[in-house]
Amino acid sequence: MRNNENVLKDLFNDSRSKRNLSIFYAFGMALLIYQAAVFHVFKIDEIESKHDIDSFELNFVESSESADESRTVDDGEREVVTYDVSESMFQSNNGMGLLLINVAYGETSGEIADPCDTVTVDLVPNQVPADWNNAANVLTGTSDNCESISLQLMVFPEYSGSTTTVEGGTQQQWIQAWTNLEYGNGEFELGIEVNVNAPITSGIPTVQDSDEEVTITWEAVFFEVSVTQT
Ligand SMILES: [Ca+2]
Ligand SMILES: [Ca+2]
Repeated sequence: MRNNENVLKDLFNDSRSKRNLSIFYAFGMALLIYQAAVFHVFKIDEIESKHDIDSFELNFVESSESADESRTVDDGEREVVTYDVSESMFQSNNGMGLLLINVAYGETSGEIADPCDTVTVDLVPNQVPADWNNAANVLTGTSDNCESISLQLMVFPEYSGSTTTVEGGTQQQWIQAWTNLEYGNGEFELGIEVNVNAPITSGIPTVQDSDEEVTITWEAVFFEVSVTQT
């Protein structure tokens, strides 16, 4: 017991031991303060950065340009019709969202009981900038019952026309991201093939079905984007 007391006494009395203990405490305190400070700073940073991210609502207002063209295609032939969207549409919108094509036909031979011909159409992937590989594209179609054929090409990547909320960036950056006058700007090419289905009376020399007239309607859907901070 006496020995232990002496040891403690010596420890506190000895000036070198006192100094070592002081250094130890000072170091310990400094470490605690440092950790508290680091935690505080990072926490505040995190809270502040969450407030720094703005969110925006993107709204799209659509308008369209349409064009019609009729073409008579001979039996067994394939013809290509083309379409250029007016430059003014690109100038007055932020971009072209999609292209819709409708191909309609009937039986125009005038023969009694002449069945509908087979019409096959294909939008040719070419150099016009568009989202040619989009899964929602319908680039080919066929009909043999006089029902019209509908095709569609997604032009502006990611475009759906729906209102969306986005985070980060600035209003100007989002307008820029949704402004492009190249997508859809060029000459689209639609291939049309006709294979006639002749009336059963076609053995008679005066009865003929050798072609079909198809009417193509192109509709270029454009959008104007508005970006509002939410
Ligand atoms: Ca026919
Ligand atoms: Ca025909």
